[in-house]
Order: sequence, then C-alpha cells, then structure tokens
Amino acid sequence: MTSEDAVTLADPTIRKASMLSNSLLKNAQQALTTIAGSGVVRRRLWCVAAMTIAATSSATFPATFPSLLNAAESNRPNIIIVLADDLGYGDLACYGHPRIKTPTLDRFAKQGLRLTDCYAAAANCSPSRAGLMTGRTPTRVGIYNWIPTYSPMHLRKSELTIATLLRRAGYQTCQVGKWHLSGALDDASQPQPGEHGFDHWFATQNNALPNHANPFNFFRNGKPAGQLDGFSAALVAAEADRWLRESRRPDSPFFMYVCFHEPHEPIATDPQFAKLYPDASPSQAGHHGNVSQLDAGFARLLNTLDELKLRDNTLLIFTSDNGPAITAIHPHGSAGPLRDKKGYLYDGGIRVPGIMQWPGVIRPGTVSDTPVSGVDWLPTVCDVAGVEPPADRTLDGVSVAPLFRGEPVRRTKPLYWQFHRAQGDIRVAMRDGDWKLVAELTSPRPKPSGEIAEGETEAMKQAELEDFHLYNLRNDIAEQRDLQATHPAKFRELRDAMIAFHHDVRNEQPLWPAWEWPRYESQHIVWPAYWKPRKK
Ligand SMILES: [Ca+2]
Repeated sequence: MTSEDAVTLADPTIRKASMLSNSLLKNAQQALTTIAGSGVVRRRLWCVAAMTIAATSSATFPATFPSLLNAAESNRPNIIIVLADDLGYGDLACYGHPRIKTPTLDRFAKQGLRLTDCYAAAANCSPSRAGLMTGRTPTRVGIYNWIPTYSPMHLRKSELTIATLLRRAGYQTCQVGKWHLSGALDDASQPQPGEHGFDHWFATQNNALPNHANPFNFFRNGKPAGQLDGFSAALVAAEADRWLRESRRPDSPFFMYVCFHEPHEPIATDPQFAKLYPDASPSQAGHHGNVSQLDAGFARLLNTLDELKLRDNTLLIFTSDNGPAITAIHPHGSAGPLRDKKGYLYDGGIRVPGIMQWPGVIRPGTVSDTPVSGVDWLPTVCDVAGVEPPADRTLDGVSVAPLFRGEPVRRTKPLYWQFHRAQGDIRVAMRDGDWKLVAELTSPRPKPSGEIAEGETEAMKQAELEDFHLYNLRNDIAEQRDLQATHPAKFRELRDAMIAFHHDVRNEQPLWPAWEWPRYESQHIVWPAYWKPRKK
C-alpha cells in the first residue's frame, strides 16, 4: 500500500467500514493489487472504500451501490465531462429559471449532486477550457483571452491535459464539439486535440459557423468534415454516439469531453425547440430554445450511455464554461441572483451550473454549497481514475471527490481568477470559503477584443494589484457590500494571499507576439433573420 492509501484508510469512516466488512475490503484490496501489479496505474482505495461502506451500511447509502466484486473488477470508471457554452448560472430550471425547458438536465440534477457554488476557471471561453483541461490558472498557461481563428495563442505542447494523463494510463479518449485551445485546427505549428491526448476528435476551432445550423467548420481527426446537415448539439451528440458504439473498445475505460456550442452566439435553433416558447419573441424563443436544444443533445448522450449499459460505471460531470453572454441580439441569458455576466469577474461571469452523477458512488438528490472550480476537474478526474496528477508544475485545483462521500474538500490555496481583458474594472478575483476579494490591475486596460496588442503580455507581467473590494458571498450573493473596512484583518489576509498568487501566475505567464485580429469569425457568421439591424 502507498502512504496515501494508508492515509485514506486512516479516515475514521472508512476504518469503521473496513472493520465492519474486513473480508470484503480484503477481497477488494487483492483485486486492486492485481490490477496495480499489471503496471497500468497507481490506484486508490477511496472509491472501493466508499462502496464497502455502501455494502455494509444500507442506512447511510442507497441500496443501489454496485457490489464490491463489480467495483474491484471495474474500479476505473469511465469519465465524461460535458461543457455548455455561455450557459448562465440561472439558465436551468434546476437553478431557478422560470421558463426555460431543460427536462433532462433537471432530472439529471435531481438524481445526482448539484453544486450551488460551481465556477468556471475563467469568465470566457478559451481560458475557461484551458483551466479545465490543465488544472492550472489559465493566465499561468498563457491562455488569457478567447482565441480568435488564426491566433498564435494556443495551449502549448508542454501543458499536460486531462486527456493526455488518462490516455497514458490506458484510457481511450474522445473529444467532440468546441475545442477553442488552438488558433486553427489545421495549423501544424500548434498542438491540436490529438496532440493534447485525444484518440478521436471532432471539433470546431471556436464556434460552429455560420451558426449552429449546418456548420461547415468541423474537423474530424485533423481533416475538414465539410458542410454538415443538422444542428450543432445533435451533431456533437451523434458523433459521441458513433464513437461509443463503433470505435470504443470495451476492454478499457474511456474519457470523453463533450463540448456543446449552445447557447453561445451565433445561435441557430431547431424550430422544434423554438416552438416550446410560443409566447416568446423570436429572439427569446431562439435563445431559450437553444438551451433546450442543448438539453436534447445531452439527452441523446444519456440515452446512448443507457443503451450501452455504461451509466453505472461512469462519472458524468455537466458544467458551463462561463456566465451568460446577454447580448444585443439575445439579451435573455440569466445569471440568476449573481452580479454581472460573461466577461466579468463578479460571480455572474464565472459561477455556473455544476451537476454530477456517478451511480452507486454519488448519492442521488444531493446539493453541495462547497466552492468548486474548473481547475478542480483535472485533480478530481486523476483521483477517481487512480492517476497521479503532474508533480512537476503548479496545479491550482484540488480533487473534489471527497464531496462524493459527503466529506469536505481540503483546499490548499484559494480559488483565483485573472482576466486581463475583462469587462468592467475588476480583473482579478479570489474566493476563500465564503469570502470573495476582487481587485483591479495597474496595467493598461484594453477593450474586450481578440487582438494581442504590442507589448500587451509584457505589460501584464509588470502589473500590480490595486483597488480591492471584499465581499461575503454567503450573506451578499450579489457582491454589493464592501466589507474591507469592517473586516480589516480578513481583508489584509486575503489581499496578501491574492498578491502572492498574482505574482506567482504573472511570473509563469508566457509572452505572445503582437497579433492583429483579422475578424475571420464575423465574416462567416450568418445571424438569425429576426436580427433586423444586420438583415440584408
Ligand atoms: Ca463560453
């Protein structure tokens, strides 16, 4: 046993379980030792220990836990991360939306673990995905803004993604949907999803173009997929279905990263979903129906997993990459009670839906207010897969797997966000327990844009923090009351921690060359007919 396993078994709950069911645990240990002896991966016992508790304590856990024998045989679960694009904290009925119809996601939340304090790693697309894939603060890895088509900004080869780590450990890996971690999917000078760990990928560089209907810009494993017939969520779900049925081998577990494009603009909504909102304006029906279109894509994925009998041994995580966009064309996304929206570092920009299921491990119908962020998914996935997270670089997240057992997450440093091109003045934010500290930066504040200005990244490395504000989210979810004057000791403690974190990120941040944004995207978008100002 490793020392870490010893620590796990020292946990009093698990120790009690092992006393209750010593022979069961011994069998599990033997089975797992056999697996570990094959040299596949280092394994942990926490999952099996939880199942042991389940097998011995029906009063605490539901009776649907898999048997210990099954757990030992299939101890490495499949893992699926499903990402929505610009889905706000308040955009699902299970997070309080009064009108939008998302029956599958709502049922998924009811049967799983719903996080009330789940965050994306950033307030916009590429940085959020970089944080999710690497477990590192996006600015630290150089993804400090969204990546326009043909940009030199990309997730560098030196970064280790969830997919790379799991593929090395014997997982099959598949990515479908929006990638947004390179400037172009046919640029040989930048690593693409395949070089970042995916055996199979079916991706768009950024958004589906000309919109969600019949997109032309998907690449499958490095080759253009041509003009496709259908709506984006259905196409992404169909590719996931094909891979699961036809390409996946049943002899090893898989990691799948499903990145729906909805409801990010340019929106195109299948009439069957727009029709769900007969009393809404065309724009509102377009937006709300687009979220329902996402829900239907998610439903297709669940149906496939059910038909293939894969649900029981799969950890499935659903979340969003940032807050609602709330644009001139579609001002209908909701951040619920939170302040601001996508692009801001107040919670409306970064707090998102977060729902998980893992039958037999995650207790159905639970809700947690533990703060969780996008940078936590890599350590969490490593934890449940029995894979050692990278030790040669700074990780900014921790495993939140203890939540599956109703135990606290032990975070070693606060959650941290930095967005140089944020909207509003606030460009750095930090959450520690219920406290949220935000600050401005001394570097020049460029407008939201896709360019890399001359000297921009160099200036970022010289910037300092200024103009702090302190909030307590438990009492003040909308971040309205600055408490630094009434809580000076807490303020100083968090300010010093934020300065140290910022310097650490700043020091590691790579430089990019200046780059003029060619606005490829806007030249290829087809906007909805109801967007009168742009109608030809
Ligand atoms: Ca987004």
